Amino acid sequence: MITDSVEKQDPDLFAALEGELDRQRNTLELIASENFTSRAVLEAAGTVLTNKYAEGYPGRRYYGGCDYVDQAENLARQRVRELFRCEYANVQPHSGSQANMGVYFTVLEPGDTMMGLDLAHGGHLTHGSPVNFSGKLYNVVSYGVARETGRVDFTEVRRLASKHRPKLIVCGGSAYPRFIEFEQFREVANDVGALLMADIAHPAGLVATGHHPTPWPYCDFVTSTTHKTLRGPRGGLILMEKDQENPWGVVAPKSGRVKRIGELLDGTVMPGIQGGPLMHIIAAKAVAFGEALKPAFREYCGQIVRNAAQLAESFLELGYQLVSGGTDTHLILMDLSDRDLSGKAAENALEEAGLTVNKNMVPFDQRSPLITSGIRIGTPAVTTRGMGTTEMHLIAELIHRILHDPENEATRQAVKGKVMELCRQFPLYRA
Ligand code: DSN
Repeated sequence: MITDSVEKQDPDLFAALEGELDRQRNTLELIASENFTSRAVLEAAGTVLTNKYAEGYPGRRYYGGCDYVDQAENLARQRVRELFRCEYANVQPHSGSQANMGVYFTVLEPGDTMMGLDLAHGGHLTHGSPVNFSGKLYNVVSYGVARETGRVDFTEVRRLASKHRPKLIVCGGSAYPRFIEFEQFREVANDVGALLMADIAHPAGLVATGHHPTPWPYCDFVTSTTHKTLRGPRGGLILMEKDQENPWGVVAPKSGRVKRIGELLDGTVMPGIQGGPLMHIIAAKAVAFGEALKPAFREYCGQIVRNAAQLAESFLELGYQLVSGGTDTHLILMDLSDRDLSGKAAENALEEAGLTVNKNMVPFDQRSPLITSGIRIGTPAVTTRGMGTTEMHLIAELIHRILHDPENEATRQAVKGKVMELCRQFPLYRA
């Protein structure tokens, strides 16, 4: 058996790992969907639990030797249920996409109609994009935001829902800077007899700590990732406030008992779409959920929101257009369509100066998804480093200096120097 460290055994790969650590330490991470986990989460993710096959669920696995992984999964489930104050949790989805697939495969048949927020208006690939399984399998009716407000256009949502009678409505998205309007979506869903699923992957940490409205009792299903504002390992989960007998008459084959919806979801995730769960990641989820239950995490999430509000205010003062005019959450969508600068060019210029953001479509974008007219900026990762509103004001100015003159080498070097100063002042993963 090879017992050497990665460093000794595999210098080529080690160089990539060291390079990435160095990049994370010495740049400002402003991608809204990224964060830095604690050392404890990293440690759990790098444990021997990666060796274990555990198809099934705690207490009913298809493999022997599952006592300890059962402990880990039970801890993850108990903690996430406490965190989100709900009755049902499945922590096995490998990603947010698979969590969404888990719900869709449980409640929809191929060809059924579903509604979701258009990707170009802030939705997610899995909310019905034609290039994604969701868009290929289902009859997708996309809704958007209103041009004047940048917020979900509920007149349009209502009109589309009553015309197309979707079986499922999905709310939430990847680049929607405002609170998800759970209650308004519920009203529409009730009017047309649809189920309602919220994808809270982005604001999950804010939801858990009361910095974003709760999806309960409005949503039938909630899905999330665990690695954004929730600051856990990369992964997904599915929640329901209450579990109950399924209304579709699905019965257990032997007993004839009507199955609970949670049993159906569990069966969809495994064996429906996944095999062996990633037990090391489930253990790391348990650690992250434990951290999120502590008062310090509530304070952290409050600071994420204050930081995003400050960034938005500074950008507005500097004359930038923000989709919806600001933010309620951890993310800002800057609209550059009034400038001679694409999202792609902005992303590249900022990266050269040590500021990492991602190009993003803005609603009614005239440019292609690979070029775009916007950039998405988020505060979870810089807030994890300990930065506050003073630093956000400075970061807005640094971004402005680059966007104002993206080709200027002297400006780029000057900004890079300031970025390095900030990184030194707020160190990450200290040796
Ligand atoms: N959820 C996307 C993001 O927000 O970056 C990735 O799928």
